[in-house]
Amino acid sequence: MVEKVEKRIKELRNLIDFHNENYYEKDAPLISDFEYDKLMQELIRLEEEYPQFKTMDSPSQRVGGRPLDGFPTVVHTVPMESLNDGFSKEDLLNFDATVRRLLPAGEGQAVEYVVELKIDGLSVALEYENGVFVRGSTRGDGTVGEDVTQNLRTIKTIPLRLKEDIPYLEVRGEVFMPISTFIALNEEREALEQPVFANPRNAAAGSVRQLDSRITAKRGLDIFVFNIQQISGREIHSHKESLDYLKSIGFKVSPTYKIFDNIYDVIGEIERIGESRGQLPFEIDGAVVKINSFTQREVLGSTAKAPRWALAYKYPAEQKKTKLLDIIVQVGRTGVLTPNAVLEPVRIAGSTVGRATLHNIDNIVSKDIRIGDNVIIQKAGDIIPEVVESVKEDRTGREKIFQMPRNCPACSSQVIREEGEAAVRCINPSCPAQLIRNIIHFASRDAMNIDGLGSAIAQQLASSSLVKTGADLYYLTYDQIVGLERMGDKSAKNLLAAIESSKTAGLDRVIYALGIRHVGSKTAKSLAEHFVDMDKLSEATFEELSQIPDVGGIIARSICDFFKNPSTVDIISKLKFAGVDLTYEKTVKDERFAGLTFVLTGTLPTYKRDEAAAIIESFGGKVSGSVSKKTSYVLAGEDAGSKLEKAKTLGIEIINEEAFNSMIR
Ligand code: 3BD
Repeated sequence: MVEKVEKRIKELRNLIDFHNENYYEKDAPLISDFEYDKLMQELIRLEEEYPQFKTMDSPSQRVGGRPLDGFPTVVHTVPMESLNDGFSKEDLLNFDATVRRLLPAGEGQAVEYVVELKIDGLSVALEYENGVFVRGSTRGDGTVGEDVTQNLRTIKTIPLRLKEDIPYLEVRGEVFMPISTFIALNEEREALEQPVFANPRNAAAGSVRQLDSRITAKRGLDIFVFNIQQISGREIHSHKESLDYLKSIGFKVSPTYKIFDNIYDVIGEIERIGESRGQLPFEIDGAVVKINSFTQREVLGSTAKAPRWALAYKYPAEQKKTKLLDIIVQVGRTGVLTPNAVLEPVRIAGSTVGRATLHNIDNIVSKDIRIGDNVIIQKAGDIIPEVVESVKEDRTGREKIFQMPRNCPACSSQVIREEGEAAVRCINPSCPAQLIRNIIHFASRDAMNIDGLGSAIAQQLASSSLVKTGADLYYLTYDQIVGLERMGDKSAKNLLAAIESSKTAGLDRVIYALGIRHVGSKTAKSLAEHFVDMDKLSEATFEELSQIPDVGGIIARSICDFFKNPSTVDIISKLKFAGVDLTYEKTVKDERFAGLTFVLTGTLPTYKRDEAAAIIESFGGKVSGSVSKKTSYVLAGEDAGSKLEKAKTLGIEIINEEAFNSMIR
């Protein structure tokens, strides 16, 4: 049972990594955001239920931000906590019940809630010494963020000097871009042919993380502060008191916050906010409910993740009605034909939407969506908009029923639909729509890593029919490629050299480069480690494949199908004949850190955080975000904060980079 869970967790991580690659690096998602979300939710749930399988490198860990390289890091001595989410009235009632259960009976049961808007921006910390703004930082992962002081100084609503010379104050707030500013910025960017921002939050985040603060200054950012992180020289007893105080010394605080003494009125307020959210000059992604009294907050405390005394209520995805003008069909890298809605553009959840996904033909048929229909579209945050339903009452009778094309829109060859699958696919291995992407993928950094083979060259190679599969790259001659557009003598020679040297990339990269459905670079590596040579892999049975730790049924089936395809056989023999290394050199694993857990804190003289973590993990060790009795070593650099203190109190061995270097030598 537990082994099954572990296996499913590994499979989910591989699937999510695979889909991330397609979405972010190739810009060619193979599944809908809904399906992606389902995978991620399942992974998060399993990792929560079985924390023994949690790892630092799980894709679930990416949900929070990470510090960039460009800014110095800041350790948040008071952690920038996260918020628990609620999505329904029931979640709010449960929150109230838990709060009342945990607070002492009797007088303690008088609970006051503050309800405020949840601004959709990015969370920052601002520090003041003797009333002077000295440092501003992003949240990062909550413990380590980036120092963006210069950029935050440019925000006019951040006071550089407070109206009171309080010895020390750290506040937390949300930086955001007003909607009108966001629209103007995007219009300007469009005119300059620069890429537009998807929503005000991305625009705000992009502006705060500018390395050139002169750019930040022009972006019209604003801020609301909502929490006192640390204060000395004054006692504050409640949230309302802190907001009033912050306001009095010059901050903009969360507007329209209100106090209630029961959860039903809280629910009423949240509903009111939900109804009027469209009228606000900035975007919100919910409302936050917080216990007012600091004494009660202390009793309730925090879990590892978030305080028990607050809840972020998230409104359901925003919906709008618009007209479905047309349905166009696109072919993805793996040949799946996806129907996309062409819409009369509407503004929804902070961006203008002219396209939405219809997922697949079953969805269109079962919802009876016709071209010319008025449709309800839905968008939540960053998620790709989707068509939810058609409005049957609005029909005029002139709407047209859509049919999936019988032929691929890119190559005209007949499409197929597999048993039990919603997807319609083009299986022509030399379909140009897939070919360009196949070549780009084949040559990409994590695959064969062929320098100089980007999308422009891939397109030319595909359209000149010099290359029909990745394997054909190894048969290109100087004369063939020197004639391509923008390909001089030197770049032709460089490209050939890059192709030549990719021959020794190794089996794991070749497997990944083949573009087998569901096989990302991690799975490719497991396969290479297990089979050691391509022939063994190509002969592997479904059962044999399923034995591999990270391979579940879906992946095993996909690999079997792939190697059954006659064109695969052809590709592999071409690769072999060209001299591409189809074997894997097993490195004897050095597991000297097996069973040890490291915590990193502060800035190390030479390693970046990620680098140190990668070294530890490569030796079989684990990296954790917080110090506990189970921590083996704390690797501390300059400006180490609370983690170092905690390690000292727990008596955990603290090492510096020098000591670490001698351990890894
Ligand atoms: C807002 C936590 C607490 C102080 C923890 C209760 C999660 C983003 O308007 N209060 C607000 C807003 C955000 C907040 C708190 N009050 N935490 C709050 C917040 N009015 N947006 N957030 N945050 C801020 C976060 N950010 C990035 C990644 C993960 N979590």
